[in-house]
Amino acid sequence: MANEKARSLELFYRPTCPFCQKVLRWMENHNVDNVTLFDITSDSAAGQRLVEVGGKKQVPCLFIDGKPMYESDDIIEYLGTLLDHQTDDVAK
Ligand SMILES: N[C@@H](CCC(=O)N[C@@H](CS)C(=O)NCC(=O)O)C(=O)O
Repeated sequence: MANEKARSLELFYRPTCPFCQKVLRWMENHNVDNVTLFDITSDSAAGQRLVEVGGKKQVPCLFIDGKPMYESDDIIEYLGTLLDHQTDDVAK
């Protein structure tokens, strides 16, 4: 919805992680371009933030307004609901 508040979406990933690749491929296929990406293999501060906030270094992890969501399937399902609602957050 146009009046829905924009969310902060941040994805923590490792390039070699197959679960991360699945999420990134899904995002690419659905033209999702409003998620800020953090490669924790090259960004140690991001890796530290992931552990501090999420409690573990597992990837992929999506921070939704700073709240961690683990599990690739849950992340894809969540991003899909944003597309379904055609919010301003996610590109069509
Ligand atoms: N069921 C999880 C599996 C995620 C997973 O196993 N990620 C691995 C990398 S491929 C990981 O981060 N393991 C913990 C670690 O490396 O510290 C999902 O689908 O997201």
